[in-house]
Amino acid sequence: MGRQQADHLDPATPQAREDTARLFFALWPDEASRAALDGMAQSSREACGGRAMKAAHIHLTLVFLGNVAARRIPELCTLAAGVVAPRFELAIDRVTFWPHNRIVWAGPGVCPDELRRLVEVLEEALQAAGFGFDARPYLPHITLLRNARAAPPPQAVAGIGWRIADFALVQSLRRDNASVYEVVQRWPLGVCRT
Ligand code: 2AM
Repeated sequence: MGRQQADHLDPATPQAREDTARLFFALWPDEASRAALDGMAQSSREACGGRAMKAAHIHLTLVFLGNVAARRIPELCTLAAGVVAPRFELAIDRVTFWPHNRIVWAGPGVCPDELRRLVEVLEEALQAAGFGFDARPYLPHITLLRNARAAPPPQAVAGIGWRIADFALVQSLRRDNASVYEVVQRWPLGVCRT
């Protein structure tokens, strides 16, 4: 697994509540892709029940960091600014149900090499800088529904193409007893950094 524990604090401690941020790197859709992914969530809900993810929160996690010392956010931004990776097209053509947590999610039937490489580049940079992250084998998934009752029947949900032109650092916050995701910063892909 090779999991690093540096700067991971137990979120139950008062110090963690004051000084840490729950963070992840993600692909964060532009407006057109967001609308298309929300359309997938809505048509999945007709078939599967459950609660659709808020359109504004739809994303694809690249690397989940968990609780990080807030003072290290600038270091994370510098690290992300140094990532060199190409733009690519992501075919979201698979919708699947996880019975253990009742999530219906969408993803690529085949993970493109560019996506796998982007995750690897981020993980290598994070590891070199001593950040902890979830190092389970990468399975790209976009949560569409929570508390769903079943998988959608085949062909119930049309796939989409998502042009990936950037990636983001995102913070997960608790507000009014619900999770809220806020983009900290975005970085373009396909840029030559000299
Ligand atoms: P989920 O939608 O399946 O819950 C913010 O919580 C994002 O990080 C979500 O995409 C969430 O996936 C993902 N996430 C939460 N905990 C995680 C973990 N331990 N490892 C990987 N991803 C995680």
